[in-house]
Amino acid sequence: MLSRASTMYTRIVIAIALLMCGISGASGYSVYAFWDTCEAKQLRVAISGISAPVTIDLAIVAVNDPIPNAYTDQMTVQNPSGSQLFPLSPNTIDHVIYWTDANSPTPSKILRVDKCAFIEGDPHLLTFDGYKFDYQGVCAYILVQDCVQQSNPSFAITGYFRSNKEKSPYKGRTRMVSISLYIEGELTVTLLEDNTFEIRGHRVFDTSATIGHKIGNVYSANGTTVVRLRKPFLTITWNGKPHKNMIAINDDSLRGKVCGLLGNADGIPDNDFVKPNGTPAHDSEEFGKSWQVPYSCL
Ligand SMILES: [Ca+2]
Repeated sequence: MLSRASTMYTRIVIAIALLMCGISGASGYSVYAFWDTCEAKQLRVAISGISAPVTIDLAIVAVNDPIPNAYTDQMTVQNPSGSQLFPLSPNTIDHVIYWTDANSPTPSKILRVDKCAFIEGDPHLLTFDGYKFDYQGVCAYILVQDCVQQSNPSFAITGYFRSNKEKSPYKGRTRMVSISLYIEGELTVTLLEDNTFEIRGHRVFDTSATIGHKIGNVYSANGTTVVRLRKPFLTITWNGKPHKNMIAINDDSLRGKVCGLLGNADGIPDNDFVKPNGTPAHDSEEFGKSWQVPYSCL
Protein backbone atom coordinates (compact mmCIF):
# COMPACT_ATOMS: atom_id res chain seq x y z
CA MET A 1 0.00 0.00 0.00
CA LEU A 2 1.47 3.31 -0.99
CA SER A 3 1.38 5.91 1.74
CA ARG A 4 0.17 9.40 0.94
CA ALA A 5 2.88 11.89 0.16
CA SER A 6 3.78 14.06 3.10
CA THR A 7 3.40 17.39 1.34
CA MET A 8 0.86 18.69 -1.14
CA TYR A 9 3.62 19.43 -3.63
CA THR A 10 4.95 15.91 -3.43
CA ARG A 11 1.44 14.54 -3.87
CA ILE A 12 0.96 16.47 -7.08
CA VAL A 13 4.38 15.47 -8.43
CA ILE A 14 3.66 11.80 -7.74
CA ALA A 15 0.25 12.07 -9.34
CA ILE A 16 1.66 13.68 -12.45
CA ALA A 17 4.46 11.11 -12.60
CA LEU A 18 1.90 8.33 -12.42
CA LEU A 19 -0.12 9.90 -15.18
CA MET A 20 2.91 10.22 -17.42
CA CYS A 21 4.43 6.75 -17.09
CA GLY A 22 3.65 4.22 -19.81
CA ILE A 23 4.14 0.65 -20.99
CA SER A 24 1.74 -0.78 -23.51
CA GLY A 25 -0.67 -3.56 -22.66
CA ALA A 26 -4.30 -4.34 -21.83
CA SER A 27 -5.81 -5.46 -18.56
CA GLY A 28 -8.87 -7.28 -19.87
CA TYR A 29 -11.02 -6.28 -16.87
CA SER A 30 -13.19 -3.31 -16.02
CA VAL A 31 -12.36 -0.51 -13.62
CA TYR A 32 -15.03 1.99 -12.76
CA ALA A 33 -15.87 4.47 -10.04
CA PHE A 34 -18.94 6.06 -8.55
CA TRP A 35 -20.00 8.16 -5.61
CA ASP A 36 -20.51 6.22 -2.39
CA THR A 37 -22.86 8.90 -1.11
CA CYS A 38 -23.33 12.51 -2.15
CA GLU A 39 -22.32 13.89 1.21
CA ALA A 40 -19.55 11.58 2.30
CA LYS A 41 -16.98 12.85 -0.17
CA GLN A 42 -15.92 9.32 -0.83
CA LEU A 43 -15.47 7.60 -4.13
CA ARG A 44 -15.89 3.87 -4.58
CA VAL A 45 -13.57 2.35 -7.16
CA ALA A 46 -14.52 -1.12 -8.34
CA ILE A 47 -12.90 -3.77 -10.50
CA SER A 48 -14.82 -6.58 -12.16
CA GLY A 49 -14.25 -9.34 -14.65
CA ILE A 50 -10.96 -10.62 -13.25
CA SER A 51 -9.89 -14.24 -12.92
CA ALA A 52 -7.06 -13.66 -10.45
CA PRO A 53 -6.23 -10.98 -7.88
CA VAL A 54 -5.10 -7.72 -9.45
CA THR A 55 -3.50 -4.56 -8.10
CA ILE A 56 -3.92 -1.17 -9.70
CA ASP A 57 -2.36 2.22 -8.99
CA LEU A 58 -4.68 5.19 -8.76
CA ALA A 59 -4.12 8.90 -9.19
CA ILE A 60 -6.96 10.95 -7.73
CA VAL A 61 -6.84 14.58 -8.82
CA ALA A 62 -9.17 17.32 -7.62
CA VAL A 63 -10.26 19.81 -10.29
CA ASN A 64 -11.15 23.46 -9.67
CA ASP A 65 -9.95 23.09 -6.11
CA PRO A 66 -8.85 26.31 -4.41
CA ILE A 67 -6.25 24.19 -2.62
CA PRO A 68 -4.39 21.98 -5.13
CA ASN A 69 -5.14 18.43 -4.13
CA ALA A 70 -3.99 15.19 -5.68
CA TYR A 71 -2.69 11.91 -4.39
CA THR A 72 -1.89 8.39 -5.43
CA ASP A 73 -2.99 5.15 -3.87
CA GLN A 74 -3.16 1.49 -4.68
CA MET A 75 -5.88 -1.13 -4.44
CA THR A 76 -5.87 -4.91 -4.69
CA VAL A 77 -8.98 -6.90 -5.55
CA GLN A 78 -9.55 -10.62 -5.31
CA ASN A 79 -11.44 -12.34 -8.09
CA PRO A 80 -14.05 -12.06 -9.49
CA SER A 81 -14.70 -8.46 -8.35
CA GLY A 82 -14.29 -6.02 -5.48
CA SER A 83 -14.21 -2.37 -4.57
CA GLN A 84 -12.60 0.10 -2.22
CA LEU A 85 -13.45 3.57 -0.91
CA PHE A 86 -11.18 6.57 -1.39
CA PRO A 87 -11.52 10.05 0.15
CA LEU A 88 -12.05 13.06 -2.07
CA SER A 89 -11.13 16.67 -1.59
CA PRO A 90 -13.57 18.48 0.73
CA ASN A 91 -13.23 21.63 -1.38
CA THR A 92 -14.66 20.51 -4.71
CA ILE A 93 -16.90 17.84 -6.17
CA ASP A 94 -14.90 17.68 -9.39
CA HIS A 95 -12.24 15.00 -9.52
CA VAL A 96 -10.48 12.99 -12.19
CA ILE A 97 -9.34 9.47 -11.40
CA TYR A 98 -6.71 7.62 -13.44
CA TRP A 99 -5.54 4.06 -13.04
CA THR A 100 -2.66 1.95 -14.26
CA ASP A 101 -1.40 -1.60 -13.77
CA ALA A 102 1.57 -3.65 -14.89
CA ASN A 103 -0.14 -4.53 -18.17
CA SER A 104 -1.79 -1.17 -18.78
CA PRO A 105 0.57 1.48 -17.47
CA THR A 106 -0.68 4.14 -19.81
CA PRO A 107 -3.05 6.03 -17.49
CA SER A 108 -6.69 5.31 -18.15
CA LYS A 109 -9.19 7.94 -17.08
CA ILE A 110 -12.02 6.37 -15.09
CA LEU A 111 -14.29 9.33 -14.82
CA ARG A 112 -14.60 12.90 -13.87
CA VAL A 113 -16.63 12.84 -10.66
CA ASP A 114 -19.20 15.44 -11.36
CA LYS A 115 -22.72 16.18 -10.25
CA CYS A 116 -24.51 14.25 -7.56
CA ALA A 117 -28.18 14.53 -6.53
CA PHE A 118 -29.92 12.83 -3.66
CA ILE A 119 -33.44 11.86 -2.57
CA GLU A 120 -34.32 10.23 0.71
CA GLY A 121 -37.04 9.90 3.32
CA ASP A 122 -40.36 11.62 2.95
CA PRO A 123 -38.91 12.88 0.46
CA HIS A 124 -36.01 15.26 1.00
CA LEU A 125 -34.30 16.25 -2.20
CA LEU A 126 -30.88 17.68 -3.00
CA THR A 127 -30.39 18.93 -6.55
CA PHE A 128 -27.22 18.39 -8.59
CA ASP A 129 -26.24 21.95 -7.69
CA GLY A 130 -26.85 21.50 -3.97
CA TYR A 131 -30.29 23.07 -3.52
CA LYS A 132 -32.30 21.35 -0.76
CA PHE A 133 -36.08 21.10 -0.61
CA ASP A 134 -38.90 18.76 0.47
CA TYR A 135 -41.81 17.66 -1.69
CA GLN A 136 -44.73 15.47 -0.58
CA GLY A 137 -45.92 14.29 -3.98
CA VAL A 138 -48.14 11.24 -4.62
CA CYS A 139 -47.54 10.65 -8.33
CA ALA A 140 -44.59 9.95 -10.64
CA TYR A 141 -42.21 12.83 -11.33
CA ILE A 142 -39.37 13.50 -13.70
CA LEU A 143 -36.25 13.51 -11.58
CA VAL A 144 -33.85 14.30 -14.41
CA GLN A 145 -34.01 14.18 -18.17
CA ASP A 146 -32.22 15.40 -21.26
CA CYS A 147 -33.48 18.96 -21.63
CA VAL A 148 -31.99 19.71 -25.04
CA GLN A 149 -34.77 17.66 -26.61
CA GLN A 150 -37.29 18.26 -23.85
CA SER A 151 -40.31 16.99 -25.77
CA ASN A 152 -38.46 13.91 -26.99
CA PRO A 153 -35.66 13.34 -24.46
CA SER A 154 -32.83 10.90 -25.15
CA PHE A 155 -33.13 9.79 -21.54
CA ALA A 156 -35.40 10.40 -18.56
CA ILE A 157 -35.40 9.13 -14.98
CA THR A 158 -38.68 9.22 -13.11
CA GLY A 159 -39.52 8.48 -9.48
CA TYR A 160 -42.83 7.20 -8.09
CA PHE A 161 -43.88 8.90 -4.85
CA ARG A 162 -46.48 7.24 -2.65
CA SER A 163 -47.84 7.54 0.87
CA ASN A 164 -46.37 5.36 3.59
CA LYS A 165 -49.95 4.25 4.39
CA GLU A 166 -50.69 1.35 2.06
CA LYS A 167 -54.48 1.64 2.43
CA SER A 168 -54.44 5.41 1.88
CA PRO A 169 -51.93 5.95 -0.91
CA TYR A 170 -52.76 9.65 -1.23
CA LYS A 171 -52.68 10.56 2.45
CA GLY A 172 -49.97 10.97 5.01
CA ARG A 173 -46.27 11.41 4.44
CA THR A 174 -44.87 10.10 1.20
CA ARG A 175 -41.64 8.54 -0.04
CA MET A 176 -40.24 7.39 -3.33
CA VAL A 177 -41.03 3.71 -3.95
CA SER A 178 -39.61 3.05 -7.41
CA ILE A 179 -37.45 4.57 -10.13
CA SER A 180 -37.80 4.17 -13.87
CA LEU A 181 -35.23 4.85 -16.55
CA TYR A 182 -36.32 5.64 -20.09
CA ILE A 183 -33.90 5.57 -23.01
CA GLU A 184 -35.17 7.19 -26.21
CA GLY A 185 -38.70 7.00 -24.82
CA GLU A 186 -38.53 3.28 -24.02
CA LEU A 187 -38.99 2.05 -20.44
CA THR A 188 -35.61 0.39 -19.95
CA VAL A 189 -34.99 -0.23 -16.23
CA THR A 190 -37.28 -0.13 -13.20
CA LEU A 191 -35.88 -0.30 -9.67
CA LEU A 192 -38.41 -1.52 -7.11
CA GLU A 193 -38.87 -1.01 -3.39
CA ASP A 194 -37.72 -4.56 -2.55
CA ASN A 195 -34.46 -3.93 -4.44
CA THR A 196 -35.43 -6.20 -7.28
CA PHE A 197 -35.38 -4.73 -10.75
CA GLU A 198 -36.91 -5.06 -14.18
CA ILE A 199 -35.36 -4.60 -17.58
CA ARG A 200 -37.82 -3.56 -20.30
CA GLY A 201 -40.70 -4.70 -18.10
CA HIS A 202 -39.30 -8.15 -17.34
CA ARG A 203 -38.36 -9.07 -13.81
CA VAL A 204 -34.69 -10.01 -13.43
CA PHE A 205 -33.92 -12.76 -10.94
CA ASP A 206 -30.14 -12.49 -11.12
CA THR A 207 -28.23 -9.94 -9.04
CA SER A 208 -26.69 -8.41 -12.15
CA ALA A 209 -27.72 -7.94 -15.75
CA THR A 210 -26.69 -6.13 -18.90
CA ILE A 211 -29.13 -3.51 -20.13
CA GLY A 212 -27.80 -3.74 -23.64
CA HIS A 213 -24.71 -3.43 -25.76
CA LYS A 214 -22.98 -0.13 -25.02
CA ILE A 215 -25.89 1.01 -22.81
CA GLY A 216 -24.90 -0.18 -19.36
CA ASN A 217 -25.67 -2.68 -16.64
CA VAL A 218 -27.50 -3.19 -13.34
CA TYR A 219 -26.37 -5.02 -10.25
CA SER A 220 -27.85 -5.47 -6.80
CA ALA A 221 -26.20 -6.49 -3.54
CA ASN A 222 -26.81 -5.98 0.16
CA GLY A 223 -29.92 -3.85 -0.31
CA THR A 224 -28.32 -1.53 -2.87
CA THR A 225 -29.05 -1.58 -6.58
CA VAL A 226 -26.81 0.31 -8.98
CA VAL A 227 -27.46 1.21 -12.61
CA ARG A 228 -24.40 2.26 -14.55
CA LEU A 229 -25.05 3.85 -17.90
CA ARG A 230 -22.42 4.51 -20.52
CA LYS A 231 -24.45 7.03 -22.51
CA PRO A 232 -25.44 9.24 -20.86
CA PHE A 233 -22.60 8.60 -18.49
CA LEU A 234 -24.43 8.48 -15.17
CA THR A 235 -25.01 6.25 -12.17
CA ILE A 236 -28.27 5.58 -10.32
CA THR A 237 -27.92 4.14 -6.83
CA TRP A 238 -31.06 2.93 -5.08
CA ASN A 239 -31.77 1.59 -1.59
CA GLY A 240 -35.40 0.54 -1.78
CA LYS A 241 -36.46 0.18 1.83
CA PRO A 242 -34.84 3.31 3.24
CA HIS A 243 -36.11 4.96 0.03
CA LYS A 244 -32.76 6.50 -0.75
CA ASN A 245 -31.66 7.40 -4.22
CA MET A 246 -28.54 9.02 -5.58
CA ILE A 247 -27.94 10.01 -9.17
CA ALA A 248 -24.45 11.01 -10.26
CA ILE A 249 -23.84 12.63 -13.63
CA ASN A 250 -20.33 11.94 -14.83
CA ASP A 251 -20.63 13.63 -18.19
CA ASP A 252 -19.52 17.23 -18.69
CA SER A 253 -21.66 17.53 -21.81
CA LEU A 254 -24.78 17.32 -19.62
CA ARG A 255 -23.92 20.36 -17.51
CA GLY A 256 -26.80 22.80 -17.70
CA LYS A 257 -28.56 20.60 -20.26
CA VAL A 258 -30.76 18.53 -17.97
CA CYS A 259 -33.98 19.42 -16.15
CA GLY A 260 -36.46 17.99 -13.67
CA LEU A 261 -36.86 17.91 -9.90
CA LEU A 262 -33.08 17.61 -9.52
CA GLY A 263 -32.33 20.82 -11.38
CA ASN A 264 -30.19 21.70 -14.37
CA ALA A 265 -26.69 20.76 -13.10
CA ASP A 266 -25.08 23.99 -14.27
CA GLY A 267 -23.35 24.68 -10.95
CA ILE A 268 -25.80 27.38 -9.84
CA PRO A 269 -28.24 26.32 -7.05
CA ASP A 270 -30.51 29.35 -7.34
CA ASN A 271 -31.82 28.56 -10.83
CA ASP A 272 -32.91 24.99 -10.12
CA PHE A 273 -36.55 25.76 -9.33
CA VAL A 274 -37.61 26.06 -12.96
CA LYS A 275 -40.73 24.51 -14.45
CA PRO A 276 -40.79 22.66 -17.80
CA ASN A 277 -41.92 25.85 -19.55
CA GLY A 278 -38.77 27.62 -18.37
CA THR A 279 -40.40 29.90 -15.83
CA PRO A 280 -39.39 29.86 -12.15
CA ALA A 281 -41.61 28.10 -9.59
CA HIS A 282 -42.53 30.02 -6.45
CA ASP A 283 -42.44 27.09 -4.05
CA SER A 284 -41.77 23.36 -3.89
CA GLU A 285 -45.47 22.51 -4.37
CA GLU A 286 -45.65 24.38 -7.66
CA PHE A 287 -42.25 23.08 -8.71
CA GLY A 288 -43.05 19.44 -7.90
CA LYS A 289 -46.42 19.44 -9.66
CA SER A 290 -44.90 20.96 -12.77
CA TRP A 291 -42.67 17.88 -13.23
CA GLN A 292 -45.47 15.38 -12.66
CA VAL A 293 -45.64 12.58 -15.21
CA PRO A 294 -49.02 12.78 -17.00
CA TYR A 295 -51.56 10.15 -15.96
CA SER A 296 -49.31 8.83 -13.16
CA CYS A 297 -51.75 9.57 -10.32
CA LEU A 298 -53.77 6.41 -10.58
CA1 LIG B 1 -28.64 25.09 -11.39
